[in-house]
Amino acid sequence: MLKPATTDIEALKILDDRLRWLSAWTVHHANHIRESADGLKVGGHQASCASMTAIMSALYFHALGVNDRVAVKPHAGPVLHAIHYLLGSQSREQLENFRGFGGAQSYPSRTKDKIPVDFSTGSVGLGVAITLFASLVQDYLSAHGWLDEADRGRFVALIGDAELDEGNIYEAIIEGAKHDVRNLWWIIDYNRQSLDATSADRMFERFDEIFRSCGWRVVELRYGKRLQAALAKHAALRPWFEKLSNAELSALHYQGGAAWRTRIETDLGKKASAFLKEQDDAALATLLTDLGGHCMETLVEAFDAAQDDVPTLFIAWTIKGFGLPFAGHKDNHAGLMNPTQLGALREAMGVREGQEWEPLEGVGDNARTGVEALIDRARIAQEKRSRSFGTVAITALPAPSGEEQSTQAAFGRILLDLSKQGGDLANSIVTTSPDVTVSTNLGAWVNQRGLFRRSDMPDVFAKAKIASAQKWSGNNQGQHIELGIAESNLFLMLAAVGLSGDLFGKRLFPIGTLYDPFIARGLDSLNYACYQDARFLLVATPSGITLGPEGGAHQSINPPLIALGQPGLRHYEPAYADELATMMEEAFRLIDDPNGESTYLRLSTRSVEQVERLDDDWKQGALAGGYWLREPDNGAEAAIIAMGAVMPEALAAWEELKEDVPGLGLLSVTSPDLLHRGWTAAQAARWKGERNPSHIEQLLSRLSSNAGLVTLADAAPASLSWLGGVLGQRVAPLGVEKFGQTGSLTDLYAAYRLDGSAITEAVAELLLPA
Ligand SMILES: Cc1ncc(C[n+]2csc(CCOP(=O)(O)OP(=O)(O)O)c2C)c(N)n1
Ligand SMILES: [Mg+2]
Repeated sequence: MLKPATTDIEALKILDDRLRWLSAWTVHHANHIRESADGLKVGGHQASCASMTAIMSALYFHALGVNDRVAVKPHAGPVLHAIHYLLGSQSREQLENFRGFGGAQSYPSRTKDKIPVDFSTGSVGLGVAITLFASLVQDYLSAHGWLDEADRGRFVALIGDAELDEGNIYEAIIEGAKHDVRNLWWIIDYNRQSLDATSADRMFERFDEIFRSCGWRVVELRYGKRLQAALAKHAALRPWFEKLSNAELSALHYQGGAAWRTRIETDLGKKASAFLKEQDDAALATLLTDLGGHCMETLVEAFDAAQDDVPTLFIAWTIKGFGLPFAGHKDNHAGLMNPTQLGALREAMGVREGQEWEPLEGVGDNARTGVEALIDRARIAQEKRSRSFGTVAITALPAPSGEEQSTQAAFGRILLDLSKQGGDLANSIVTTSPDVTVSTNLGAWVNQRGLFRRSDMPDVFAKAKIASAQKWSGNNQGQHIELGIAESNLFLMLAAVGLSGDLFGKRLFPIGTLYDPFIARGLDSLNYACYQDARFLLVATPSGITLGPEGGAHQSINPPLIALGQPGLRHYEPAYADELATMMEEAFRLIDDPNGESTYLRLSTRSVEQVERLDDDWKQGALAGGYWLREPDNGAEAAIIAMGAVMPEALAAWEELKEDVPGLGLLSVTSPDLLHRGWTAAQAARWKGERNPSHIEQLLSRLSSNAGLVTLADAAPASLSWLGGVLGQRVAPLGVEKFGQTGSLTDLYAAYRLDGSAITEAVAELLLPA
C-alpha cells in the first residue's frame, strides 16, 4: 500500500470533520427542522456518530479495498449515509427523510436503504458476528473455485464497545478459531460508554486476552500522536492517566480544560507543573482528548500495518460525542444538540447558514483538490457485484419409496439421492448443523460430500479401521460445515451462506438442521437472517411431543407460532415423504428467486404409513398450505383438520366417523403460515376492489357456513384454531399446551388429547346439541 502523503492525512481529517457535521446535521434536520406529522420523537445518535467519524474516514477513504465488506455499528448509520453522500451515491432527499417513511433508515439496512449496505445492523452483536461467517463463506467459495483471488476481500465490523457484552460474539470467535478464520478486521469504537452510562472498568484488557486466545491479533490504539508525545515527555502523566476510571475520564472529557488542570494539580502537584505550564486550558483539553481513535495518523498507520490476513481486533479509544458539546457526558447516547448548540457547531466548522447540505462546505480551495482526490479514489470501494438469482437449475426431487417413512428419514434420503445424482444444485448446496448432523439425518449426505475444511482433516477412526456408519473427514472440497453447539451461530452461518449470491455473485443453497425446540435459542439471529433477505432452508427435527421417549426437554410446542409471525420465513410441515420432496423442491426454488424467501421445514422421527396418490393434484394445494386428503361433501357439517405427524390419528378418526358424519372431510394443513398470509392478503385486497378468495377461504367454503372444525396439531393449538375465524365456523382445537413429560406415543397422545378418541369426542361435541 502506498504510504499516505501528509496532504492525504490532512484531507482525511477534513473528511472526518465533514462526516461529523453531516451526520449531526442529518439527525438535527430530522428532529428539529423537518415537520413532524405525529409529534413522535424522531431520535438519532449524534454522539455515537461523532465517536467514530475519524475511524470511518480512515477506513472508507483510505483503507478499504474494492472487495471489502463492512458491518457498521447501528448507531453510526448516519455516518455511513454521509460517506455515500460525499461519494455521490446517496441523495440529499434520502438524508432529509432520515428515519422517515422510505428515507434513509435509522440503522443500516440491506433491504430498505438505497445505498449499498453490506450487512444490516441494529440488534447489537449480530452485525459483528456475521462478518466472521461471511469470511468463512468467502473461503468456501474460493476453495470450490467460485471466487477468483482478485475478488477476495476483507470483512470489517465497526463495533460499539458495549456490543462486546453480547455473548454471540464469543460464540462466533470460538467457531472462527476452529475454522481458522482470516481476513477480518473488527474495529472497536472504545468510547467506554453504553446506552445507560459509562461501562465497567478495565474490561479491555480482558477482551485482549479473550481474542488473543482465539488466534486474533489485538492492536490497541489508545493514544493519538500528540498525547503519546506528551506522555513520553512527562513521566508522571501516563500512570496517572491510565489509572482514571472510565467514568472519571468521561466526566473530565465533558468538563474540559479547567477541570483537567485542577484534577492534575490535585493528583500530581509539582510533578505536573512543567506539563501544565506548556498549555492553556483549551490546549490541555485538546491534548488530553487526543485518543487513538480520533488521531488520523494513528488510524492510518494501524490499518496500513495490518495488511496480512490475520484476524485483527483494533481497540480504538474514543470519546463518545467527540467534538460535540455533550462529549463524554454519560447520558449522551440519545442526546441531541439544541438549535443553539448546533448553530455553534456549524460556525465552528465553517458551514454557512443555508449551506448545511453542501457536501464540501467549509473546505478551503487549497485543501479541496486533495479531498476530492480521496473521494474519487474511494469510489471504487462502493462498486458492488449485483445480486445473483436464477442461475442454478432446480432438479425434480423424487419422493423416496417405502410404505412407512418418517419425514426426518425421508429428508436424509432425498438429500442422499440428490447427492448421488449430482449436478449444479447438488454441488451448490452447503449443509451446516450445530453438532446434530447425525441425529437430524444429514449423515448420509455428509458421507457422500464430506466436511469442509481449508486444510485436510483425516478420519482417524476410519484409518484405524474402527467400524462406523459415519465418515468424518474434511477437505477443501467438502460441502458440510460442522458447527459447535451454538444455535445462534447456525443462523448467522445460514445468513452468511444465504447472502452468497449478493455478497459474492454465486448463489449457494444453505441447509441448516437443528432440533425444533432449539430454534428459540437462536431466534434473534434467525430474525436477523430473514431481515437481511438471506435465503436458506432450515430443517427442524425432531419436533413436537411425537419424539416420545426421547421427549421431555426436547419437545417443542411453539415454533409453528414463531413461524406464523416471522416475515421472510415460510413454514411447511409435511405428513408424508412425497409432500416433503415437493416442499424441498419449492424451498430450493425460493432460495434462487428474487422474490422468494427462506423455508422452515418442521419434521418428525415418527414413521407413518404413506398414503396412496391417484394423481398429482394434491401438490399444488400442499405447496399453497393445505389440501383435502379426504374430500368433504359440499355443505358438509364437519371436517377434521390436521397437520404433520398426527395425520395417522386424523385418518383413523375420519375412517371411524365417516359413516356417522355424512360428508366429513379431512383437510391436511401443510402450512398454517401460508394459509394465514393468504387470508389476510385477500382481505387487504378486497379493500382495493379485488375479490379473489384466498386458498383457505376456498377450501373451507366447501363446508357449511356453520360447520364444526376439529383441528389437530403436534404443536400449540393456536397454530390452527384461528381457522375458525376465516368463515366464522366453529372450532374445537386440539394440540399441545404443556411439555416435559417423556413417554410412549400412545401414552402421550392420550395424555395431551391428540388421539382418535379425543378427535371423536371433539367432533361429537361440535355436532351434537348440548
Ligand atoms: C440486542 C440489542 N439490545 C439492546 C439494544 C439497544 N441499544 C442500542 S445501542 C446500545 C448501547 C450501545 O453502546 P455501544 O455499543 O458502546 O455504542 P456507542 O453508541 O457507545 O458507540 C443499546 C443497549 C440494541 N440495539 N440491540
Ligand atoms: Mg460505547
